[in-house]
Amino acid sequence: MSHAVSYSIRDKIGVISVDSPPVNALSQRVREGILDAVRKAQKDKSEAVVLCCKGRTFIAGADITEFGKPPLEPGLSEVLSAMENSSKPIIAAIHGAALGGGFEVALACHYRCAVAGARVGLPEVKLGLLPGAGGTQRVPRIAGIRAAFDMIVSGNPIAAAKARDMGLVNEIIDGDLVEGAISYARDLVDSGAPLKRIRDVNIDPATIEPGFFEQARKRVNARARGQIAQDRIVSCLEAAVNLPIDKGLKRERELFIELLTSPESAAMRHIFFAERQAAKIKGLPRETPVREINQAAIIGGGTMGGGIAMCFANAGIPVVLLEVNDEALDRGLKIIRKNYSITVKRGKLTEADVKKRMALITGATNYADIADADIVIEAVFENLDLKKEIFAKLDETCKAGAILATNTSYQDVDAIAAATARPEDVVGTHFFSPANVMKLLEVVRGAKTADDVLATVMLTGKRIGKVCALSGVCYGFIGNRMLTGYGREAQLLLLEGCTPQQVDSTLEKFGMAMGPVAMGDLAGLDVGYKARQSRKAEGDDPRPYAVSTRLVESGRFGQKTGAGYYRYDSETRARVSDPEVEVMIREEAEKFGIERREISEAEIIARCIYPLVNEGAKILEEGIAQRASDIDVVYVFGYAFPVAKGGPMFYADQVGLKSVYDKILEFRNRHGEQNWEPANLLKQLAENGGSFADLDQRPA
Ligand code: 3H9
Repeated sequence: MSHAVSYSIRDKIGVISVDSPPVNALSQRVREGILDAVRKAQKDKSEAVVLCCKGRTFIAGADITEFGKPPLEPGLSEVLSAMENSSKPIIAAIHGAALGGGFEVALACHYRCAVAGARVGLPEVKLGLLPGAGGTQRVPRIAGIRAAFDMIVSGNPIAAAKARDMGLVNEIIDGDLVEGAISYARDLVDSGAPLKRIRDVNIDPATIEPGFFEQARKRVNARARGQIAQDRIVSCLEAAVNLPIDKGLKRERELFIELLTSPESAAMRHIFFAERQAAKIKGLPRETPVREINQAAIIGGGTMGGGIAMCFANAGIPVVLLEVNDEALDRGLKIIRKNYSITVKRGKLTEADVKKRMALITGATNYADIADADIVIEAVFENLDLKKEIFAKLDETCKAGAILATNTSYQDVDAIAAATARPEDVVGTHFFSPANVMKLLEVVRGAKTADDVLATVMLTGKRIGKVCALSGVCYGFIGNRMLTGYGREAQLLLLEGCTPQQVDSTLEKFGMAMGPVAMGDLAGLDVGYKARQSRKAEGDDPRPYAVSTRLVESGRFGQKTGAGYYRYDSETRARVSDPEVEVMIREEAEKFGIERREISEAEIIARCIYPLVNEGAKILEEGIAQRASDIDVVYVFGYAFPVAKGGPMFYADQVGLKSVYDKILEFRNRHGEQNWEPANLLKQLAENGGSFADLDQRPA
C-alpha cells in the first residue's frame, strides 16, 4: 500500500487513514492507497470502514499540480466507484475542509460525519473547473437543485452544521473524530443501517420550477467576466435532473475535460499558485521568526482607517482606532457600525457577530493609548510631512518591537522610516479601498525593513484575510505605478475616436469589472483634478486630462453629481451615454489637432493592457516586484483584472511576448517614445522567445 494511506482494523471497523501533507490532496499515491484499502476491506473481517485523514484537514481536493499532465492510473472515478459499490458501509470522517474531489470522495461514501468546525464545499469553479468526480450529480440528489446550484456556482464552503441541515453530512461528532466515527460506524452496523448510495436517489423533474435552468444560465452569464465554468455547471445540473446517473456522470466528465483544457482554467490555476507564491519572500527562510500580534492600532478613522480596523476585528484581533478628536472618532466609529449593519442586512452577519466585532474596536484620541500596540497602521491622507510627523510621534510612544506601518499609496516609505530612530520596524501596508472588502495587501519593503517585520506582516495579512504581495519602494508601488499608462491610454482613445461606452464595454468584455472611463466617474473626477492642480509640472502632456478637466469645470464630477463621462439614473445608477460629452470630446480633439478615426476593439485592448505589461516588465527589471506572477496577483486582487485572463503578465505570455513587443514598437512609432518606450526585459524576452513564466522559474 502507498505510504500516503494506511489501513488497519479496530473493533471490526476498518480505518483508512490518509496522510499526505500539506492538504491530503488526491495525488496518484493517495488514489491508489484508498483503492487498495477499499479492496482489502471487501475481503477482511471488518464490518464497516471509516475513511479519515491525518494533519490539518480532510482531503482538500484533486492534486492541482497533476492537472495538465498525462493522467495517472487509477483515476478518481475508479476509486469512487469501488467505494460506492463496497459491500460494507464506508463512513467519511471529516475535519478541516472536505473540498472539491475531497468532498466528492465523501459523497461516494455511504455516510458522512464531521466535527463541528469542519467545512465542506466544491470550490472547483474558482479554478475555472467544475466538480469532475460526481459532485454535480450527487449534491443535487441530496440537497436539491437550488442548493446545489448555489453551492457549486459560488464555490464557497459551508459549515458542518449547515451541511447537516442540507443532508450532506449525517452526523456531527463531539470530541475525538476518529473515535467518534468508529463508534458511529459500530452503531450503523448494529442497527442494520442500509448501504446508502446517493446514486440510487432520483430527482423528479416535475419538482424543478419551469424556466429554472434558463434563468440560472442567464444569471451566471451576466456575471461571467470571461469565465465559462458556471455555464457548464448549469448544464451538469440539468443532466442530474434529466439523465440517469451514469449518463449524468459521463456528461459531467466531458464538460470537466473541456474546462480542464480551457485557457480560462489555466489562467485561474496560475492565480491559485501565484497567490500562495506571492506570500513567500525570496531569501527569507520559512523559519524566519515572527513577532506576536495580539493588539493593533490604526491612526486615522476615515474610510480607509475604519476599513482596516474592521479587518482586524473580523479576525478577532483587538484594535484601537486613533483620531485627532472625539468628533472625528465618533464619525469614524459610526461609519464602521454602518458598514457592519449593511452586512447584517445582507444576511452575512448576525447582530451578535457585529456586537462581538465592535467590542474589539476601541477609540482613542491620545497616542499614549496605543503605546502597547504590536502593530500600528497609519492611514491618514497622503501628505508626506504629516506622515513623517506621525511616525516621529509613534517612535516616541510605541513600545520597542512594535511594527510601524504606513498605508500610503504613493509616498516614499524610506522617507517616512527616516522620521524614526527605528527604520527597521517600519514597513508599508498598502490596503485597497474599501479595505474591509478588497483582498489585496501590497506589503512595501523599505531599504531598512527587518526580515522578521516582513515575515510578520505577511502572516498577519493572511490572518486578516488578505492576499499579500511584496513591493519595493517606488512611486505608486506595483499596482498604481502600472495603472498610470492604462488610464492615460483610455483617455487618449477618446480623443482619437472612441466614445466612453466603446472603451468601457470593450474592456468589460475583456473581463475588467468596470471600464476605465466609468471607473473615473465612480472614483470622482474632481479627485484627480485636485491632485493635478496641486502637482502641475512643466512639460506635462495636457491631452490625457483634457476631457476630464472640462467635465469637472462644467460641474460633472462623476456618479456623485449624477453626471461625468456618462449621465446616471438617480435611482438605478445605470449609466447612459451623453451626446453632450461626445461633443466635448470632439471639440477637445480638434483643439489638439487630433484627427478622429475608427478604432478596433483589438486596438483598445492593446492600447490599455500593454502599458500594464510594459510597466510590469520595468518593475520586474528594477526588482520592485519579486516575480511576474506577483504582479498578476496585484492586478487580479487589487484592480479587478479578470482572473480568467490570469493577470496582465500571464495574459502577455499567452498572447506571446514577441507579438506584445512588436505592437508596443508600432505604438511607439505612432505615438512617440515618451509613453511607449519598451522595457529592456520585454525586448530581451521577446527577442529570445522567452516568457515571464520562464523567468519566474529561474532560481533566484
Ligand atoms: C478538484 O478537486 C477537481 C475534482 O472535482 C475532480 C477531479 C477529477 N492540490 O492554501 P494553503 C498546496 S479541483 C495541490 O496555503 P491553507 C498549496 O499550493 C481542487 N496542492 O493552505 C500550498 O503549497 P505551498 C479543488 C494544493 O491552510 C499548500 O498546499 N480543491 C492543493 O491556507 C498549503 O495551501 C480546491 O480548490 C491542491 N488541491 O488552506 C482546494 N490545495 O505550501 C484548494 C492546496 O507549497 N485548497 N495545495 O505553497 C485550498 O483552498 C486551501 O489550500 C485549503 C488550506 C483551504 C485546503
